[in-house]
Amino acid sequence: MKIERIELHHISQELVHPFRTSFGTQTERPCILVTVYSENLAGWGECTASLDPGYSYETITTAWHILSEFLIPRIIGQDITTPQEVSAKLKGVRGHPMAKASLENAVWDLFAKAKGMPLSEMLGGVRDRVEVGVSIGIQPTLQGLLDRIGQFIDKGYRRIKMKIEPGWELEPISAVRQRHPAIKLMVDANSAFSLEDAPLFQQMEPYNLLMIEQPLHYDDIADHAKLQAQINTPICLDESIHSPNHARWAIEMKACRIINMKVARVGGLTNAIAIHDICREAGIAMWCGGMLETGVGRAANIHLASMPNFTLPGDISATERYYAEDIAEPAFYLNTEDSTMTVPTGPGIGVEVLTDRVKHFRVRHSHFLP
Ligand code: OSB
Ligand code: MG
Repeated sequence: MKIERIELHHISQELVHPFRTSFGTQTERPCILVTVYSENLAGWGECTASLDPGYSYETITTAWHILSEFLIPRIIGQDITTPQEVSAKLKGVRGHPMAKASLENAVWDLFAKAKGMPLSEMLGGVRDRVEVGVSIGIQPTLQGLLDRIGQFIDKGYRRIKMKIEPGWELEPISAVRQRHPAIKLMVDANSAFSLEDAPLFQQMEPYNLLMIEQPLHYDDIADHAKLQAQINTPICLDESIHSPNHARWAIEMKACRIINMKVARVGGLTNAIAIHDICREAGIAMWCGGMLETGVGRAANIHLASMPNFTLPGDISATERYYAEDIAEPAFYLNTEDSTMTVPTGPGIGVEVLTDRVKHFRVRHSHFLP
């Protein structure tokens, strides 16, 4: 398919609830939507970089720059025969996985639409519903945390992830576990601790956590291996895994037993598939992470999570948990009977982007021609 034109839309939507992690609080969620056009079809991808370099060094501004000046020029006007070719063409640019993923994923959507098949089918998905949970930010009070978790459990979520940071760990974990003895519970530190905190993680063992996500430095693999050797609770890596090589290194070094797959963090679906296959081969469990995506990114995540090795519930929640009115339809709902979400069955990502809403939320727009 010849890539005839590309559009970038920087949009910004308010979150229905502020989201606080160990690296900061998000009240609005900007993103860049990428549209790739060919043969009267439009493929959509989402760049999940934030306003500030908190989770990742990439920001909306760096992603816009890298997409406009370096990535789009490598693709525009090109005749492409597989979406994987995009990944190969972008290899010459180092880093910037979120920028790359948005462009590559738009091309995946385009190709799936051209074939008239759902993205999940192109990826070799094996389920029509994927298990999901909810990620709960750090709350101002313990009671506030218990109330908030209670609300989501009442809505039907059967896996709860709580964000932790130094000073907000054992006490809230113990309180939540006491209130909900049987719920699948896990914690995510977003790199807020160091290896010296190993005794703290040992004290978490009695709470029967599903896993501890990214306890140590965002670039680290070696110290995570040392920590994993000292605790029975599985470590899950998020921030540290950027490529198939990182996954292989982490597995070889026994730095984790679980991997959180975020397609944006690994530079697109081609790398996501490679990491999926590495983990499957090695017997390492995985699940689909989230970055508070709009309906475009959320849809792609659900398709990805239908692949065979996504055996743990993902951070994919209902649209209403993030946005009052999203830019794509239909909205995503939780299947309350089994805490799952249904994989869309239409062509491509299977949601319709509402261009009027995109325009409404848009703060910057750019158009690229060969
Ligand atoms: O670490 O998993 C994370 C959101 C933004 C940045 C990092 C993370 C998260 C989440 C939210 O945990 C997951 C979601 O999209 O619901
Ligand atoms: Mg995380």
